[in-house]
Amino acid sequence: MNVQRAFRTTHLPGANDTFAADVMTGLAARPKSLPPKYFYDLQGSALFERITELPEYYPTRCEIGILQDNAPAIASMFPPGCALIEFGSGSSRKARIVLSAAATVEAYIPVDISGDFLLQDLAQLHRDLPHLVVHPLVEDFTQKFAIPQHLAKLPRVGFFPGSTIGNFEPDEAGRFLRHIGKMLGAGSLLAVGIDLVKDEETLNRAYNDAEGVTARFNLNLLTRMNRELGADFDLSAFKHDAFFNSEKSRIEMHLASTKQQRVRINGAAIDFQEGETIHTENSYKYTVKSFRALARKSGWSPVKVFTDGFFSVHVLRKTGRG
Ligand code: AVJ
Repeated sequence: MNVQRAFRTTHLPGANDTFAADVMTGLAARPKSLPPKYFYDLQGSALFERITELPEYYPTRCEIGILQDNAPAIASMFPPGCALIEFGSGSSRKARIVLSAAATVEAYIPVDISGDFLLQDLAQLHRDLPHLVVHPLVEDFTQKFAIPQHLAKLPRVGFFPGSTIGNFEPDEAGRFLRHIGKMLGAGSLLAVGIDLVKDEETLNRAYNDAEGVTARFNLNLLTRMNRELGADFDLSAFKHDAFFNSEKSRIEMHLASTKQQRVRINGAAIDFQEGETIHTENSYKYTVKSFRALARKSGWSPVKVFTDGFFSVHVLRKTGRG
């Protein structure tokens, strides 16, 4: 595995331009918003790992349980000699469960925008599964990226766990599923993790943990803008606000200004009213039925779903019509 190369895209000059541009656009919009992909700097990725261990945050635990209980069944659907391509892998903990039960997977290609975190666990994975070619890519997985030439001929299986797709608006999610279909090609499989609609108390608790880790994860966006863009956000003047919007079937996360204030960023002045928020994340929740409908109209047919009632892992096959 070529670790050196994997870092390059994020270290190119100008790689920060998109962050600056997205921040300026998002904070000029009404309501103000920021793309959740920027949560995951080194600090944010570490905080997210801690979220996944919180008693209130059930999705990771449930998904890992589902994968552990069904790894052989999932792996048995993979074509022999395939490449498993993981979108937004973070740590490779979940892929490892599937890969350990899938002896015929030839290559594992984890794709993540946060290079530092991505590489952390791969050396160990390589030691545990020495037959496996591990080729990490530091890329924004929502954009088109090239599959390394020497692996391009292998049959492809996509892996998109974590309900990350919940960050997209439903029609964006559909477009992204279609995009994955184009990248993976005809006949490919996709295993995707989807958090399910459930009682509001459970949902609200999962994003308002008692320890305040989720709040720090949210507020870390301000720290990141201060550090990387020379902004002067006062972290004590913003508070974490997360709630289930049942009409839209999504958790919304916001950073709410506790007072009227002006923030300087990149030479620009951004004004906040008291109570005004930056909308930092949506986390859509689906039913098995509503997700299957979305998959179908985005070029995928449902093959099988594994669920514990809280979370679901769907195996989909790309339909001919694309
Ligand atoms: C990584 C997008 C699935 O929506 O539950 C966790 C991110 N945000 N706590 C989610 C998150 C706040 C997480 N996803």
